[in-house]
Amino acid sequence: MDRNNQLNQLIEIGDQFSQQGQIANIQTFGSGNINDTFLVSLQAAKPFILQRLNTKVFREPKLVMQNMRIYAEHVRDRLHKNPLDRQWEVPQILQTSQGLDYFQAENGEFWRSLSFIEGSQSFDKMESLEQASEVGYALGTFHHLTSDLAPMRLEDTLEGFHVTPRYLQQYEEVLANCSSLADGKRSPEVNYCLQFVSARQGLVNVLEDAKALGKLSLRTMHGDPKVNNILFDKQTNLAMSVVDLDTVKSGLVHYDIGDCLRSGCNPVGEEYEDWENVRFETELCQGVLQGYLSMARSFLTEYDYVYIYEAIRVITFELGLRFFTDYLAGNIYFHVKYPEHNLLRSLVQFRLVESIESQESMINKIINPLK
Ligand code: ADP
Ligand code: GN1
Ligand code: MG
Repeated sequence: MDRNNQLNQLIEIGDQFSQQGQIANIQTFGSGNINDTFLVSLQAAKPFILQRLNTKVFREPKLVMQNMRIYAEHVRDRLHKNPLDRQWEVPQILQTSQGLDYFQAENGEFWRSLSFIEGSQSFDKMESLEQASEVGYALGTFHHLTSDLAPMRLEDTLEGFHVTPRYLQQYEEVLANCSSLADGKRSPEVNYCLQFVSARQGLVNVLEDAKALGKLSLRTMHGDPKVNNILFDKQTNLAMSVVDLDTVKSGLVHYDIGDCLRSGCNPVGEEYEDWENVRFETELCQGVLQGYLSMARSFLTEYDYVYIYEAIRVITFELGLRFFTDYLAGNIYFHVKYPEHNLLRSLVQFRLVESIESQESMINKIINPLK
């Protein structure tokens, strides 16, 4: 399909949500790995976000929208009763002219629109120490605002998401059916990944075991609080919103804490080609945790602190495993730009795990005084 045709189709879809005026332009936006995101500019009104939900990942997209509405209304009410001492924005779901939270095209595509958080920007990797505590503050604010949103009110929109042993199981299934792994054909990078996973299999149960023993309990989690899902005020550089709400559901806050730290403490980012030089920066870790605890201290238990180190390590391992599995499976889950893209991403995460492990005592020295 040529560009003009594509644009016309996008305009037709955007028109379903653009009750405020004529569309002036639509362009791709952000660098998410799952959905397709566009920024729609209008002739005489504010722009908005248009997204094609990835229905291979989210098989019940209406439930995703149901969760998003419950979340947005809960946080709106909470902020109304107890405002924060800074500007905090929640993306609003825009409705179609039929009054629906989504538009289903004839070809089955599932589309939704959100208000664009004006004056904001996002970053693919952590840029500074000041930003680190803002990233932590953003996750702490998310947990603070949802600490009284009963997780059972939310549907499970992505079964097994962050249940690490299940990713290991999937990996083993993919490996068993992967014909391209015949000995002679394996690259050194693939061998490194295979050995890396095999040496760390015992690690995958740590959070799920703590949950089963009642040491950690289920709460409302974000599920995906990496750096580029946090929006910053362009003028003040303060965090002002957390987006990408598709995985807001019942889970362990440790998945969030671990994910935010694995993303926030790797200043070269997830797509770094010189993967052997990836490092987990403990200074950034201290910044993120300080910012997080400034909002989260009141609802964390003694055990919650005990599992922070393991959470960082296991979530980083889990993401490496997810990327590597997807590479072996033929790149069916994450968006890729070239066939080895997921392999490179897994190498970056595995190298980050090694860096985390080599600094365990330093990381615990940061966590312990913060209790
Ligand atoms: P994906 O699931 O593919 O990651 P996201 O929902 O995270 O999709 O959107 C992709 C990017 O678009 C985000 O990382 C963020 O930078 C930007 N974005 C998403 N929603 C908004 C919004 N409401 N306002 C401003 N920027 C947004
Ligand atoms: C995906 O959609 P995005 O790019 O914000 C993924 C996360 C991963 C992340 C790694 C629903 O997040 O779990 O940590 O890529 N989201 C989903 O970049 O799988
Ligand atoms: Mg995203």
